[in-house]
Amino acid sequence: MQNVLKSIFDKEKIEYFAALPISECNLRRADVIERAGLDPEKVKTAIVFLVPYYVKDNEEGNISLYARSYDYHYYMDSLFDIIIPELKEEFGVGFAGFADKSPIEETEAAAKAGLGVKGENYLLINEKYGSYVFIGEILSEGEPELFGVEERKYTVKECLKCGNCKSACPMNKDNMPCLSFVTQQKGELPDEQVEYIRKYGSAWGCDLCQISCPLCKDVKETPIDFFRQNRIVNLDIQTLDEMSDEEFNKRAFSWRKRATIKRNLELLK
Ligand code: B12
Ligand code: SF4
Ligand code: SF4
Repeated sequence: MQNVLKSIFDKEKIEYFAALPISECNLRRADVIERAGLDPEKVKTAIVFLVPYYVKDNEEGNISLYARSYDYHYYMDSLFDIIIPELKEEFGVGFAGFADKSPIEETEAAAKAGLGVKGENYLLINEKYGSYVFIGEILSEGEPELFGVEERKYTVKECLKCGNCKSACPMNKDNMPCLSFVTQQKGELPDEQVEYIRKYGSAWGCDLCQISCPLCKDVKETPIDFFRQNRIVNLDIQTLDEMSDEEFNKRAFSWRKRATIKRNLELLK
């Protein structure tokens, strides 16, 4: 049955996936499963998969690498719209897809599923794409065996424990919250966080613990067109002001509304 999954994921250029018993996942939000139309008691399996997003452009841009294309949540939603009906048709049991807003701890699940290792930067690091992968999972009422859980087939590159990510991390250097988190905060920021954003020049997100990681050097670019298109490396206020609501709403940085990303851009002037 692994072949069925493989042919479904192959069509979407997704190479890394594996089925994991739900009992091995850290299940945090049963209510999220319920809202997706599945009975949490009946869920047996998480089919965990990786979506690579790296495209080689200027790493110095003020928009974090994960947010340069349109928002990955859109990609995941449209992916689920395609593959979940196919899975239901093939296996005849219930499925529901999640990414980020997920009932399970995703990095841990992906590591247990054998798709990579969890690095000291807290991220899942894959042998081919480094940590530049989003994690998604499809929960199912089917037993893991139905999807070939025994067939773990990927090699992993172990975290070198070299400490580069920690040395590069502004959180460690300045004893502040994660910079990615700070750029997402709404409203007026305390003075020290204003300085923090200025110091590291980020309008949205942070990649320093990834760019510094030896396992993220020479990684492969994503084969998925969605992440190669509509890219913004450096955002400026004029471009933001001229952006239609329709365009803006497709961006990951729209999550906290225009005022938040605009405040960050003002701070970087
Ligand atoms: C909340 C959240 C955040 C928060 C907190 C991050 C965190 N590590 O807890 C913030 C906004 C800071 C964040 C930032 C980022 N995130 Co995020 N995030 C999540 C989310 C929704 C939940 C994570 C969580 O709550 N874990 C719970 C804790 C208990 O799990 P844990 O990692 O085992 O716990 C350790 C850490 O929390 C650490 N820790 C304790 N306090 C803090 C504080 C900070 C700031 C950090 C970084 C770590 C940390 O100590 C714990 C014990 O080891 C997941 C999706 C999901 N549903 O899992 C995405 C997820 C982890 N994020 C993702 C991404 C891409 C990012 C960024 C790279 C985005 C960016 N470029 O700016 C950064 C990377 C920061 C980092 N090095 O972790 C991806 C990671 C993919 C991968 N390859 O692993 C995920 C899986 C989303 C997805 N579906 O792809 N994220
Ligand atoms: S920088 Fe070094 S310690 Fe940090 S995640 Fe990468 S290999 Fe591991
Ligand atoms: S995203 Fe930035 S601030 Fe957050 S853990 Fe990584 S390097 Fe540190």
